[in-house]
Amino acid sequence: MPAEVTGCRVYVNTLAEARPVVVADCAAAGTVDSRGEALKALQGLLGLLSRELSLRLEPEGPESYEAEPLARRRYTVHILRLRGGGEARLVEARGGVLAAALVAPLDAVPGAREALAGGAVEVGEAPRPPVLLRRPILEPDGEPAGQGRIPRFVTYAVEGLPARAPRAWEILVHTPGGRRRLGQELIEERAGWRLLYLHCVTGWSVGPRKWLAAPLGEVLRAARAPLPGDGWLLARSAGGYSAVLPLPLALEAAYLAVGLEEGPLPLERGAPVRLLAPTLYGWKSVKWLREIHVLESYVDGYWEARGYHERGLVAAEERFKLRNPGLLEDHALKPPEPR
Ligand SMILES: Nc1nc2c(c(=O)[nH]1)N[C@H]1C(S)=C(S)[C@@H](COP(=O)(O)O)O[C@H]1N2
Ligand SMILES: [Mo]
Repeated sequence: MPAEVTGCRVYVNTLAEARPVVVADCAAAGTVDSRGEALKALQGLLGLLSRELSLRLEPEGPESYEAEPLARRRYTVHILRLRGGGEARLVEARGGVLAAALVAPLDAVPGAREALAGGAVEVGEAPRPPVLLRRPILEPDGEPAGQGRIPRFVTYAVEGLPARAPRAWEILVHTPGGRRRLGQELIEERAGWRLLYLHCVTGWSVGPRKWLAAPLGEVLRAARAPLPGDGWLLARSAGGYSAVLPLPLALEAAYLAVGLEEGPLPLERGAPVRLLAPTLYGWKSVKWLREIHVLESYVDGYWEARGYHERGLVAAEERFKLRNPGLLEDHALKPPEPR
């Protein structure tokens, strides 16, 4: 079966980027045999969206092609740049289509806001990420599946490294029930030295390292932040990077880190304060944390809008959004034999 886009969840994301973006997160089925097939599937995505949304975006050539090795699997991300800004993507692993997405700045999509308000495209439920890959949680060397330990951190900063850490700071918390501010003292009083890991989705892990970290749930409760029983937490950095975490998991297993290895948190590790969610892949651990949004429904953060998983559990290898569980039965997607 050639790859086909079967349905999309379309929404305006006003939180994830500096400018609001239109995100279409689509289900795709089938296989792609070649680059040509992948581009046809992308054209299908655009066709479906332009019919429903009257998107007037035309693909800008030449189409780019990007391969990203993730652990021992090779994922290929096919990208079609759009005239007027934004891009359409198809994530493929050894022939199987995993996810299709379109991300475009709102102002590049004439009438998108009205069309969305008018229900032009069926807006689906917030995805409940299923656990799709069943592999041994730990490899023989004690690392989570698909991870290898390295001695030093790799520094990531898609928004660019800040010049310096502010001396005085606080974290702004927005919830449906009101706003709170998390002051430095509130966090530092609850911080203790803990041995924690960081697992980047690209395959490297660093740990255990001693972090001075306060449990996020404890801090939010101390600030009397009104917290629903379910939902999502979007964390945003001072420079606009963002990541989304399931709220219950964030309250139970995420930390606010202010120190590392007996010292203050270094600037490149996220000073003055970073999120640390050791059970989730590293992209959820937002550095230079500035804002927390408690949300009823799901929105993509920076990497989620680029195909990364909504939840990102390390133990279940939730690396990319996987929309086609059936494909995993396909032998092309069977996990590699243990070494
Ligand atoms: N603000 C911000 N936080 C971020 C990132 C980023 O680019 N910007 N990258 C994420 C990714 S992909 C990983 S793996 C970890 C890496 O943390 P490190 O730079 O301390 O090694 O930070 C996460 N937090
Ligand atoms: Mo990462």
